[in-house]
Amino acid sequence: EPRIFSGVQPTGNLHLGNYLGAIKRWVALQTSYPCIYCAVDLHAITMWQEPAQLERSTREVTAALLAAGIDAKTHILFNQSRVHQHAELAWVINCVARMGWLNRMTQFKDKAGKDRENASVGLFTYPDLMAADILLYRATHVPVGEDQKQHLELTRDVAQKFNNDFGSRIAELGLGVPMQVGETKVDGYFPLTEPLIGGPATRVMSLRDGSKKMSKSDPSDLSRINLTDDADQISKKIRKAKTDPDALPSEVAGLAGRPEADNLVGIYAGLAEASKEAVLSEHGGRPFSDFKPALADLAVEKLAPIADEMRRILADPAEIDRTLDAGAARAAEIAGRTMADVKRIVGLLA
Ligand code: AQP
Repeated sequence: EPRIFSGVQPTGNLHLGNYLGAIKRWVALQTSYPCIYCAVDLHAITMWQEPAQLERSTREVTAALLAAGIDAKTHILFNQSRVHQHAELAWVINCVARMGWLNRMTQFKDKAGKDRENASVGLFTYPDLMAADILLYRATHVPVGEDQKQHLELTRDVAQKFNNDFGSRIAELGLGVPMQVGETKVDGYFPLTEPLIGGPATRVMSLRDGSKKMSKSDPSDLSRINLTDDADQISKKIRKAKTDPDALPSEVAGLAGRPEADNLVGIYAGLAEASKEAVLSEHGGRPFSDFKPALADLAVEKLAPIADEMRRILADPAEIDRTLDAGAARAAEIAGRTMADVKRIVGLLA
């Protein structure tokens, strides 16, 4: 049975990359699937977080998700640390995943930088916790941006190794679900989760540098559009966005080798829910001095209502906490069942 899981770190203001790459699609998926969405605070602390700021950010991210259209009544929305099984399953997964697999993760290399000896162990095992998040709900599909693709592959590797290592035990306990692995049919416990990566804006780049992804931790605020930015800030950031001197091409092929132009066209397409082809057939040939104001108008039209709604929700933090608590209780029902199964499968007396 299809089930969606995805998470976002409460490490600061959400930005347009998070919105187009993930959250906008989370909202759309709600009409077709049962969805579980999570503010992943245990992932956040893999890097230093000021405690009071972490609390604020967790409420802010929750408010942003609710403002963007996540329906916490029909679906499940909570913060990760409230459901202790995430940490528990992550430990079991630490014992399934191999050092060599984690050594290949590019996000660790990017985030740890040169001083790898000083990175937290949590940052290294981050992908195992992410696999636990997903597998705890036996989620079949995970909508994420392009940057998370490698972690999703690791999640599949973990599921496959667990299913293989404990295959006979899973069958003995009658806990397996028939699944196709390549040519063979096996009874596995965990599904082989598929990433849902698609659309014109799966990798939104920095507005200041077309080779870097738009990121919460970029020191330059001009590099990103925050979901909390007002109309003036949005317009200013788009006006100042780096571009090359040429006009927009009329075909998508003409965006090759022009990362900044490609990024702005992708953002327009993501916001307008159109393809890049459609955007270029309307705007191709125009100079950036014409295209940027059109993009700014569109961004303000789409994002300003979210910012307004977010401010309204944030005025009542106790209500946000109640929403998270209710979501966590519902998540824990599923998580508790999975963890009980996993303990039996592995041989941990409960
Ligand atoms: N630039 C991006 N383009 C498209 N999708 C993106 N996502 C993040 N940046 C982009 C997607 O947003 C979801 C939540 O991301 P996250 O906050 O949990 O993790 P992150 O990828 O580490 O985000 P940041 O902004 O880069 O945070 P910092 O700076 O703290 O590392 C994910 O689905 C991600 O793909």
